[in-house]
Amino acid sequence: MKIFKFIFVIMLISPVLLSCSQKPVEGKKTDSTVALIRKLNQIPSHGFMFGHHDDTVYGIGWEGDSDRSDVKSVCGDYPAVISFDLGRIEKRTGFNLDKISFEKIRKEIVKHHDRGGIISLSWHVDNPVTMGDSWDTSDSTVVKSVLPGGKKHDMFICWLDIVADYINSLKTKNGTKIPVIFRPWHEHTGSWFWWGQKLCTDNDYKELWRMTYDHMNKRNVNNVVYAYSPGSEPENTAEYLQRYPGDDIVDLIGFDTYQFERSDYIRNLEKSLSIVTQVGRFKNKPIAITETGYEAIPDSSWWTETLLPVIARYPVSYVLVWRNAREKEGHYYAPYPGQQSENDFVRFYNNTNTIFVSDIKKCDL
Ligand code: BMA
Repeated sequence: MKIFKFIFVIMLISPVLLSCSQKPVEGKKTDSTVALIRKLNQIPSHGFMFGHHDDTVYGIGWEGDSDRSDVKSVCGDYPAVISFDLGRIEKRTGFNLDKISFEKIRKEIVKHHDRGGIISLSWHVDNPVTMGDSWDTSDSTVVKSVLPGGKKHDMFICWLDIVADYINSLKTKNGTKIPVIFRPWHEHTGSWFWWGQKLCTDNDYKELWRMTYDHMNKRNVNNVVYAYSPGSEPENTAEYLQRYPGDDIVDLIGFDTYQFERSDYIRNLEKSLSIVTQVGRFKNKPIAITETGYEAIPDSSWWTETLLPVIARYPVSYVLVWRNAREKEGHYYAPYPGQQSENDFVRFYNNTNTIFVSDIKKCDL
């Protein structure tokens, strides 16, 4: 009889014992963030989403016109994904490295979210040692110096606080946090950023990620889908995962690559897509081409003859092309009215595989 009583008591208190040993809730994502990850997983059974950096803030020959977008001017629809950059938010000047105000970015994020679109954020953070930009690789002790015990650690934690506050402040009109894809420390397999391959060790890079993630959690940033986006340097899954910071902190498996020469680009795309497809399947995480493009698109059928046929064969959630700079002549990656790949982009838009913002609503994704 006693033994039955004992089992009964254990059964009663076991949920309490279990919940005490569980991870603290601070790492938990909001429901809409979990839903966004689910959506990214489901997209490939419908096609892939198209994305464009800074799409609604400026374009070729314009800046700041309300609701304008070069992509929309060409095909009548907004991209499904729009990305923005947080670079220089850490300096509290109010403007990012491409001279867009963070207030403007916030407004555009809310608008795109209201359209049913998805937002991604990169962070071209300045060099915390030299105070130069992200591309300042003159000092190879920078990553080490921001890690715990390093001489720039405390300052860098303040920089992370600023990012955390901003991401936490991205809310809908009724106060719900907007989920965003965040891809810090991108293209680290190259050596052009201060966090790049030759500028730190594998462990330092992983620690940088872990510190970023932990600090975001500490500040209750629970509306982020974390994306890992190396460049196309890795030749195989082992190289791709060499600096991978951990399954518990990465939600999306991506890569960045650009076209300079067509056959090299196709080879790189195929190689990297095959790597991320394998890694994504193995880890059960969505995959994406987090940045790509052909500067000035000097090929009138690039969209349907180069990009589309390669992507269509892989379970990609989205492909995002870089910005249409209004201040740097010839630095654009999406067509605008009159650009030579305009008609081909409309064909790309009409292809059943491509998903733009209105398709997200139509497919109820
Ligand atoms: C680069 C270029 C730069 C820009 C940076 C961050 O690829 O477009 O001109 O400052 O991205 O957006």
